[in-house]
Amino acid sequence: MSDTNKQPLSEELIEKLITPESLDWIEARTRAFRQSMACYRCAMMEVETKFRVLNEEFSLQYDRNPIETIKTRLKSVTSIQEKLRRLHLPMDVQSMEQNLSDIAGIRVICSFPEDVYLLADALLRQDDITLVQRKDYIAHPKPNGYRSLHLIVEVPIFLEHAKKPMRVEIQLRTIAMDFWASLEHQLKYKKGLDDLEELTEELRRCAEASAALDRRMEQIRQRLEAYVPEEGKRV
Ligand code: 0O2
Repeated sequence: MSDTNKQPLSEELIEKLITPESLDWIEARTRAFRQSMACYRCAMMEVETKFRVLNEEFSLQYDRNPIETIKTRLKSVTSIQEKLRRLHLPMDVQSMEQNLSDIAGIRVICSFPEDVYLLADALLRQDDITLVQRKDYIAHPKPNGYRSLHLIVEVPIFLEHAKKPMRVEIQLRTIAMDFWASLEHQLKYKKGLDDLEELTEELRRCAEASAALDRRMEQIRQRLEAYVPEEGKRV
């Protein structure tokens, strides 16, 4: 669309354009998209529930909750359009479902790195979950220091007359990794900073320090868990 078309429409023109027929047309054109987004929302809820169930089970088994927080998000229409445009892909629902894997996103935040893998493995063992892609940025951090375990999974959702496999992007990370990623995310919007290079390097060093802290805290937890008090010392 050219810039000249971006001028605001007059009240008079809007009244002429908004007719029952035009509203029906818009409704019909956007129905497939809204249906697809509803499916993504259901798939996201299903995966979120699976993690909540695992959290409950682990809390009974190990007497602690591996999950600190779960955050979910559906990609906005604008972000979907931007991504399809950036990738030179057709701007329709079929193209969106075939080519984008991060429309439904779940972030699972754990206290310890061990829990990240414990939860990921437990989820992937479930027989209705299909692994599409796994990227381990904890074992292989990005050059900037970013750490997380990324999974793209397919989960079926059951509709009235059909079963539809939907893709969900899962990011599993520790509290420290999440704290770091939130701060680093802010850098994306500060491209004009004079000391950008220095800050980037400082962030990379922080990522190393925080990964080392994660490991030390995990070792302390393992030692605490391994400790069995002698008979007389039990409280
Ligand atoms: P949002 O708003 O969080 O969704 P993709 O562009 O996703 O198709 P890519 O780069 O191969 O392809 O995906 P990858 O590496 O799995 O990373 C996707 C998401 O991980 C990002 O989504 C971020 O959420 C997060 N992420 C990856 N790298 C970094 C990083 O260096 N810093 C931070 N803070 N987050 C990162 P989006 O789409 O960027 O945004």
